[in-house]
Amino acid sequence: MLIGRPAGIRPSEITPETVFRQRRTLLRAAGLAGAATLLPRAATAADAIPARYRRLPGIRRDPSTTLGAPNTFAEVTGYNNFYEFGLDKTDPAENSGQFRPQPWRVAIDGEAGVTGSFDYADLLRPHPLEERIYRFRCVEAWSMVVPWVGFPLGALLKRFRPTSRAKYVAFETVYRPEEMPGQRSRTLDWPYVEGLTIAEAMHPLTLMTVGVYGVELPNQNGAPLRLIVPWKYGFKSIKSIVRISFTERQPPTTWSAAAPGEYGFYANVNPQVDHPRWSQATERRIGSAFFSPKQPTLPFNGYAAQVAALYRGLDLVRNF
Ligand SMILES: Nc1nc2c(c(=O)[nH]1)N[C@H]1C(S)=C(S)[C@@H](COP(=O)(O)O)O[C@H]1N2
Ligand SMILES: [Mo]
Repeated sequence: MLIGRPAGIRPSEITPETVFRQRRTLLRAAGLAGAATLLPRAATAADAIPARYRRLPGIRRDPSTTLGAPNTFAEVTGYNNFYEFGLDKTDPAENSGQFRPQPWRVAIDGEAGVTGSFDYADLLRPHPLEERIYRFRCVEAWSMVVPWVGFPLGALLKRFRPTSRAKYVAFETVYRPEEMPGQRSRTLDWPYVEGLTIAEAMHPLTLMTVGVYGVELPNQNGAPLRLIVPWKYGFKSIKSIVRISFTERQPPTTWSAAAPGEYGFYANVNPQVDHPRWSQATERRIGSAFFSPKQPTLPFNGYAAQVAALYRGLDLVRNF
């Protein structure tokens, strides 16, 4: 849908965000600006979701996490990082067709009272699904706004009764070179691993994610189970998780092992700490015209009010 361009605005300034704001103003003028009408792009994009993606039942929307108009389903599923399926942003959508996310089991081990191997359905069953619209920030200076579906990771972790020695939580991606062509080359040290402090893992913003746009996760987005840690760079949000371990020591993480000078364990979004090869001070919204102005990057990706307290007393320049 196209909205008429008001006089005085150059075409280069028309981004999806300004279109969204104009429409919201029009709706408000018409007395229609209820919660359901605040997402015109989501509604149109959702109509275009291919029928092969199963709808997830009983999702309730968490309005407190809404941050602007979401990117389209096509953008969220067509521009990805998932090196198990290749290095280019279009590779995951093109090369993940052979991947089988069901059946799926997750191993729970380490410093916890309850450990073992659990079926995906049993991990999900007691947790009501929430839709949360989060800004998702990649390290290469681009961002998206995505309606993820999941539940708080902390609610799941508590079921395994972590001991007082559990200071960190480690995550591991599945290793299936027969289904993941990228794993047949040693581009990274497979399997992909990630980690959080226990406080980060228990933070209510950290989402155990099972869907997007009301449907189960497409393979390229990390089916059937991935993390979303919205105040961190995208590489922390590990996909297709098969193991969760409670550990006493900081666990190794794939990108900081591959390039320790470039990627740290914390990876909190921070406009003041540049990546050695590019600035992190601004970012481009995927889907906005490449010539439209970049936006300033926000500390903690816009979630500072909720998460800055986790890092009180920590030097965030040294601990990048
Ligand atoms: N297992 C695994 N998880 C991963 C990655 C990966 O290559 N392998 N890429 C990360 C990076 S760098 C980003 S930006 C996000 C991208 O998530 P999206 O494709 O759903 O947007 O996934 C993260 N999780
Ligand atoms: Mo990324």
